[in-house]
Amino acid sequence: MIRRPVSGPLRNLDGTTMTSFLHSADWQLGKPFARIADEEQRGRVQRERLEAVRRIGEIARERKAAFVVVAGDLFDSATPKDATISHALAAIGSIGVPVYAIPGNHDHGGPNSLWERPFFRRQREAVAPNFHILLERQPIERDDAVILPCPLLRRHEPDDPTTWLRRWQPGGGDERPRIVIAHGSTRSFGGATLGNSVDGEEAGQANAIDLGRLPLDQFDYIALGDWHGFLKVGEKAWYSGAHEIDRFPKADQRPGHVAAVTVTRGGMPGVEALPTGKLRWLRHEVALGDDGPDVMNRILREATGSRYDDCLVELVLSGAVSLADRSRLDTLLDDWRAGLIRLDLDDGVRLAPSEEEMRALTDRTDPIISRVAAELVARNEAGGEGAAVALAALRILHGLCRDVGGGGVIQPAAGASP
Ligand SMILES: [Mn+2]
Repeated sequence: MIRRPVSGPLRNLDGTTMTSFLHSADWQLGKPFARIADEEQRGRVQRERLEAVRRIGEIARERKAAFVVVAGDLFDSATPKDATISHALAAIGSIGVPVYAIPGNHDHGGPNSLWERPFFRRQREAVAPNFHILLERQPIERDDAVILPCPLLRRHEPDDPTTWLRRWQPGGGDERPRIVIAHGSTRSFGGATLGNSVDGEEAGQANAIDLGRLPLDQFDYIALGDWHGFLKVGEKAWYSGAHEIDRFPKADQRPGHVAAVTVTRGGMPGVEALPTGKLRWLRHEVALGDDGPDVMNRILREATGSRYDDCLVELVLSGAVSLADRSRLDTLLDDWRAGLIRLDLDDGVRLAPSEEEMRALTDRTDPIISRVAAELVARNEAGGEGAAVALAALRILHGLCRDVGGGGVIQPAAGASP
């Protein structure tokens, strides 16, 4: 067990400094989540992003992190509401250790930016004196590290925000690890551009970081933001991803983590992804067949478990069901809609009434129903434009008859005038 000195940074046997810190990014606090229809659920998702900031604080204490770096896009907008700023600063204040952040494209710096608002400055001083927003491209000197910020001072920077580091000259004999913080897209060796394509921004070539042009031996860790999943993009460069997932993920993305990093000057960083996210955004494609909606129910039940109230589900349904199974499916979907934070339904299920269902309607003792049903069955079988309408009408008729049961006559609704 290594003993931490009473004060000052931890040193290796060779005299170099070993520093542990956390790297996060893309909190996008204040994101409206307009596609979540229910106001209460929308508030829940927004609050969970603040709770995830507090969970970063818990991890910082557990891991004895010296500080936290946040690589841009703390806010979803460059003009957040005062309440959003206030709540963000309360959560940042709870982290306890120093937090160093740069503005990203969503919350860029520059003249009259949110970071210069008197409200922000007042509130920072009052509740988050540990918070340092780095608006200049110049080193921050700590005992245990040199932090090299590459803030975005415009939404779309035409020049690589890390350019200044190509010329930066560190002092000789400095054994402190050097940590770069930057926000933008990077070009991977495969040629695909990572970053703001996923950020929902059509930024073109703006905010592009060329890792290949940095003198990499000069730096020990490059903390990146903009890509929402945890991802290594160079031997010393990582995207931490968003701390709390904010969209339905594509395959192999790992949002909802913070990067726990250990660095020494001239060494390779040790990087670990630790979970901070709580919400689950799930995507399922289900084909319905003879088993009806049960298969869908089973899949959703298994995927969400008892914490279905933490889940948002994108559900793609295909296949065909009978009239009875269609109404059972609708009931089940209503139940899921009530329990989930959000159900996004792509309903491609075809209606395929069974022979028995058709006959049960055309053979009703009520002559009006049986005649209407026979006409609808005929129109459905005739195909063409009328078929879909006839099928929809059969579905309604089936629902009505199911409600009255037997072969009886449909009664006027209670309270209807005679
Ligand atoms: Mn961004």
